[in-house]
Amino acid sequence: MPLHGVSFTSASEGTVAGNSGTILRTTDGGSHWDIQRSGTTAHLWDVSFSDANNGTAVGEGGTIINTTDGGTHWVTQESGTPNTFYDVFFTDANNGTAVGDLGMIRRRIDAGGAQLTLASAASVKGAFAINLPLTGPSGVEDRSGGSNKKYTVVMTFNQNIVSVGSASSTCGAVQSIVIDSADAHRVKVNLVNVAHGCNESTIIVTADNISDDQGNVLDSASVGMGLLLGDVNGDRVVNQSDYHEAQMNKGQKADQQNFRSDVTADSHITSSDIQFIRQQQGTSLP
Ligand SMILES: [Ca+2]
Ligand SMILES: [Ca+2]
Repeated sequence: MPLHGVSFTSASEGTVAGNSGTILRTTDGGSHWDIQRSGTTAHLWDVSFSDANNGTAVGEGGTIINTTDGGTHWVTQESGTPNTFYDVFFTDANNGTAVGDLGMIRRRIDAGGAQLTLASAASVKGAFAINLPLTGPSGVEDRSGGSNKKYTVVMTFNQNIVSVGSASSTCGAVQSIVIDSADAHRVKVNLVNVAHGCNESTIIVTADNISDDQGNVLDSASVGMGLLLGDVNGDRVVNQSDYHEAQMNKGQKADQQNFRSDVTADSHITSSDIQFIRQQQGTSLP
């Protein structure tokens, strides 16, 4: 099996890469080599470790794979090019250069694909989710929390989550924080007792100590949920426009288009919703 690249970070620890996704690792200066699972069958032309744990291999068809645990796990990165890379050199865990086809393209590449970040968030009731942007003005939740004043904030991360710590909320109480059994990218923070006093304010929900399946830990992730009951059109004030929009949807079952009009969150848009909105007229979010 032809081998093309080699990288040693000490006299004993080294890695070689070669054809058909082959990666071999030694921890005794080359007396013994263990085959690692690269996750690719592409020919690998070079490998570079910046320390004993962090390494990147590159090769055929724009292949870039990296590891943060000495090669126990290799993860495929999106390079955005079909061109083959022939050389790679990393100066630290996150910064490196790969050189490849088409007149020696130089690319600064980031091995930090394994970095854990919050990608998006939403306030979810049943099948209906209101997006909660992570930057700029907060999203606006206009639906009632019902008798227990419950809300669920779903945080979606870029990687699969394996454990969560605790969660907190600036208004109301956190009942639980759980990984979504249907999709491990998602963490649900269940809130209760989000009382009337929380209305007309942006509630900050924070989850702590989130760990992914790559060994990364995120100390905390936060998102703001603007709570303005009855703000059907989400423009941060409850007025006639909200009332009229709900009036137009009256008699319908809640669906992806009209669900914000169902402010009582009972799946139907009725006179109760319209009455509810009228009672909230004049309220606003800062
Ligand atoms: Ca409005
Ligand atoms: Ca309703």
